[in-house]
Amino acid sequence: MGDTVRILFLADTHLGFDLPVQPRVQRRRRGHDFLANYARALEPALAGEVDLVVHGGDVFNRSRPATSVAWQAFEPLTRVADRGVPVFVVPGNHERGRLPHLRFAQHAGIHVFDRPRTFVADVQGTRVAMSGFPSERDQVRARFAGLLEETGWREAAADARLLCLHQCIEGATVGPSGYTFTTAPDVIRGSDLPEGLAAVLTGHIHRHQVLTRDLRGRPLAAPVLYPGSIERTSIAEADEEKGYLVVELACEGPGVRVDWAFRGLPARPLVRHDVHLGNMSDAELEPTLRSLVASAPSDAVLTIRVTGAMTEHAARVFSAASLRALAPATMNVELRMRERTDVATRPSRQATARDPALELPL
Ligand SMILES: [Mn+2]
Repeated sequence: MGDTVRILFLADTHLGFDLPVQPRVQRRRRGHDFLANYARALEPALAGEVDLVVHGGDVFNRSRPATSVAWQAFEPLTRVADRGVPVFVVPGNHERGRLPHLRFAQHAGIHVFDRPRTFVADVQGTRVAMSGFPSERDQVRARFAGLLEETGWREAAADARLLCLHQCIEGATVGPSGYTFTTAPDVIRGSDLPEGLAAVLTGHIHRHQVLTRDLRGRPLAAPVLYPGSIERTSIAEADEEKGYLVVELACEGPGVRVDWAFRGLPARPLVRHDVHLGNMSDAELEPTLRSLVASAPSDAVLTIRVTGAMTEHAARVFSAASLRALAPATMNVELRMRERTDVATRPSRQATARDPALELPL
């Protein structure tokens, strides 16, 4: 037929990241940046420019998001489905493999890989088998072949077959020094990907990348596409572009040609500095913080890692209210205490509370 199927593929939206439902303090929240990029990423689907939408998991930042966050996640997907564009969602590890509040996603056009399964989308006569399973957190290396079989991916009559995951695959890289996943129990072997898939669409790795070879340099049976996260969730992603993918399947006789294009989204600059309290007098601390703030872009997320004994004076300077007064309203300032110190006065929870996910790039 030679028909082209266009798929909008996004992942790791982490909605609810820094988005308190009843904030005690009005300040810039990174959560709004995530919601804005989520809306931007779905625009081509709402404009009718694609035939299918796949969300590769970690829709939410937490497994039990607020009801309002769940609604903000699913309502746009129902609008996409209302337009006649089927939506497929893989539950991620942040959802613990199970999407919450699915009542907001009740729609004949929204399909969730709540277990290993295969849906067949009919795109103007071209049948695309969409197979997948929810995030398998720890033992996917051992369980992958079995889970793949459980999807029944080969059985459905289809012109093209895609596998939708939220997993680590051999050769994927993260972090500024390019840490590479190899043989851990939570990493799928490249050689376990079967012939017959047009592509593997997967979330979980927050760096956009496309894998075409395994660690020994042998070609994978299908390209593995990671769109990456829609915003930077960790300092490890400071240098990464953020966005989503538009994947094209050209079904030509028995073969399927796969093309993809990365579409960038605006991402906040992440800046990190260390402050060693042992190396400075009380009088030096505030000017030091002022100069760190002044040297960062005005829309930065500035993380200050603090080491050394916390004096009463330092605790006051590092209080949330004091930091807010030092930095422009467009900037986020986050404190990270590197080690337990003798804290004379604990900085308020606003200043120090953070999602453990910030430490993890996934
Ligand atoms: Mn994630």
